[in-house]
This record gives sequence, structure tokens and C-alpha cells, in this order.
Amino acid sequence: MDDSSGKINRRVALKNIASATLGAGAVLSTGSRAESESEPIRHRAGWKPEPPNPANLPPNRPAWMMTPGRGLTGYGSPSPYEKSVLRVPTTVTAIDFASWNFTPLQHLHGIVTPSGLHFERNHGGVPDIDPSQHRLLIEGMVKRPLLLTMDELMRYPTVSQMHFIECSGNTSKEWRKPTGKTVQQTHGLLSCSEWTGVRLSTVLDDVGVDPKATWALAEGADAAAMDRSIPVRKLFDDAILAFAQNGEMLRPSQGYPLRLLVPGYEGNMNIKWLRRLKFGTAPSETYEETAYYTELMKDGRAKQFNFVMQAKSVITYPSGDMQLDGPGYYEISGFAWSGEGKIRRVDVSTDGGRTWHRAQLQEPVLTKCLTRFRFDWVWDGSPAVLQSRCVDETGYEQPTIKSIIAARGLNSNYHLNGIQSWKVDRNGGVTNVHV
Ligand SMILES: Nc1nc2c(c(=O)[nH]1)N[C@H]1C(S)=C(S)[C@@H](COP(=O)(O)O)O[C@H]1N2
Ligand SMILES: [Mo]
Repeated sequence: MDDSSGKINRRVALKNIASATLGAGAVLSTGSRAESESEPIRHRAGWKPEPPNPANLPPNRPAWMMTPGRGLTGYGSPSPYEKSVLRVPTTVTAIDFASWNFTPLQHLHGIVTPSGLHFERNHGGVPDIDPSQHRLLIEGMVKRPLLLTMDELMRYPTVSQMHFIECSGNTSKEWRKPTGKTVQQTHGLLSCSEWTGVRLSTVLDDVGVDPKATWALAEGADAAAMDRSIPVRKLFDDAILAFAQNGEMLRPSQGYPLRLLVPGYEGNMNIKWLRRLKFGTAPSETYEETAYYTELMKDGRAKQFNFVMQAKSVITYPSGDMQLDGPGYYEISGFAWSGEGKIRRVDVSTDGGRTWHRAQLQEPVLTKCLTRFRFDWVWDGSPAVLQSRCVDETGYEQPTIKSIIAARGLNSNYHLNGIQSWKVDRNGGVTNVHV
């Protein structure tokens, strides 16, 4: 296949659809969906394809055209046929309230993560907060300390911006050997929403931050009272006090009624259920930034305050544990993102990194946001290794896992942004490999 010719025979895929529909004969197994519920979904769609009942096929009128459908609902939910598209929890923690689950990236389309599928990472569970009881205290080295109600905060001018959040522990099981079966397991501590809120700089103008203040402590109102020190420069630059997500108020899991958003910074600094910002001249050296969330380097010294999530990309289709339906046309597709800014370029390889081809970037390409890339591929049926590699607007190129290990060693779990490889075997099975 050649990406420069621009001519791809997509009819292969269409022919498959036609034969699957018309040649299926009378075999039918409707109603067996419940039995297959626990089986992994091994393709892109959220349902398990089953042979059609010929009575439902054109020109016949299917059963669902014979009577009026159901009535209206106050709040919609996904089709019952999509019920396998779920966040899946980790298997490594014993307690549910200090745990995390993964976004099903392989079943997402475009760049928005539906709010109900945004990954969850909680150190002390999800608190149930009545917004009228919630306050944000801004104190420390400020001229006019403020105790803001949600109502007062929401009277400030607002902005809406799309940004990803990635846990710094995303992909952390992949350092030594391929571990996750699916892209949900390898990369699912990653989600992207449209966040609406007030620029923190707008509120800080009212508070009057002492120009000598260099750090602020952000604290959450959960049982963990999760807190992190953040450079004041970042807070003035692009931080948002976010109260809404994808058009509605934040989900409790994402910090209802208020979270701090520090675009491009590691997930844990985006403090949920935000209740306090305290300005000072030094980091607070909290548990979260000393015992936790530091990276032990090769030489035994620990790297602290490694804020930015560097450029990374991953192919989500086809991806681990999927089953391809024979040779022919496939649209390879995935996500690229960078905590430094916009994605400039994504390359795709189908031969394990020997040759690279430019992928198409889907507009909009936004700063510190997921970018969807696509690449036309005609699979000839021989084994292939699929990879993606991105470059961000600073010119930084996503490295290989090998080169990251060479530079940083294997003492730390965090910030693994290496190139992911998916092997397609002769039978169309897709598995996680290191090359
Ligand atoms: N108050 C508070 N904020 C928090 C956390 C927490 O446990 N408590 N977890 C952090 C971590 S480790 C991550 S990765 C992100 C996850 O955000 P999400 O749950 O909305 O995906 O929230 C961060 N903010
Ligand atoms: Mo995290």
C-alpha cells in the first residue's frame, strides 16, 4: 500500500458487507446477546455481530417498524446494544474507593470522551457534594482573600476549551513487556472533554496575588484531601476553574461541582472537588509530590515536579484483542496528544517501524487536546506490525520505549509515552507486542 497514490480500493470492505448481509441464510440466533455479554468485543463496534434474521432484511419490514417505538425520556442513555462499552476497573487495587478505571478508547469515535466513559481516578472515593454547601477559599499571599460560593464563581466570564486529561501512570504496565491486552488497558487512563469554567487568572485579578508568590497549593474536598503544589505562572497562564464538562455540569467522578484544570499537566494536578488555593513562595512538599508522583531515575535520584505530559499517540483501531475480518481495506485510526501544545504530524507504520507514512489529521487540531488521525490501509493478509508516532508543535517527536528506558532506566512507572505496537497475525488477530 502506498499513501502517496491516494487511490485505495475501499470496495473490498463494501463487498464484505454485502455478502455478510445477503449470504447469511437462515441461521439465526437472536436473543443470545445476554450469553455473550462477558465475551470481549473483538472489533470496533460496541455490539457482537450476529447473523441477521432474514425476516428483518429489506424488502421485508422488520419487527421494529410494526408498532410505535417507546416514548420520550428526561435524560437519554446509550442504546442497550452498546452495553458492553464500559469503563473497566484495574485489577491491581483491593479497595474500590482508592482505585481507577479505564476509558474504552477502542470504541470511541472523534475526540470527545462521553462523560460517562471519562476514566476515573480517585484517592479517597467520589464525595457527594451539595453545590450550595461548597466553597472555594483563595488565601495566603493575596491582597484580598476570597471565600467563593459556586453561584458567585459562575457569575464570572466563562470559557469553554477542549483538553485531554492523562494520568501520569497511564501505560505504566508496558515498560518491561507488553501487558495490557486492549488499548483500554494500555492507554485508557486518558480522556478528553470540553471543559467550561472561569479562567483562574480572571478570579486572581480580583484577589490580588502578591507578585512574590511563586507556588500555590490546590486542595480537593474529598476524603483524601488530595493536594498538589502548582507554579503560579501556570495558574495565570491557562488554568481553568471548571464547573462543566461536555455541555453539562461536571460529573461527580470528574469533580462536581468544581475542579482545577491545568491543561497538559499530569492528571493528578487537575484537583477535583477543588476547595482551596493557597499562595506562597515554595511548594508545600505534600505526600502526593514527595512519596508519590515522583520518578526515580537511573542514578537513584528522584525527579520531582515533572508536570507536562509529553507528546504521545496510539492506534485505537485496529488494536489489541481485536479480530480483523480478512484481507482488505481498513481505516487505521487513533489519537495523538501533547501537553506542550498542538500535534503537528502523525506517521503510521505497518511494518514495525521500518517505513513510515504520513497520517491525516482530523480537524480541529487543538492545543493540549486529543487529535484524531486516520490512515488508509489495505491489509494483504500477511503479518503486520502497526505503529503510530507523533510530533508536536515544539518539534518534539514521540520516542520508542527502548530509547526512553535507555535515558531514564526502569525505576519509575510514570510518564511512559513510547510508541505502541500492535501485531496483526495471519488470521487477523491483533495483539500487544514490543518490537
Ligand atoms: N481531589 C482529588 N483530585 C484528583 C484526584 C483525587 O483522587 N482527588 N485524582 C487525581 C488523579 S491521580 C488523576 S489522574 C485525575 C483523574 O481525573 P478524572 O478522574 O476526572 O479522570 O484527577 C486528579 N485529581
Ligand atoms: Mo493519576
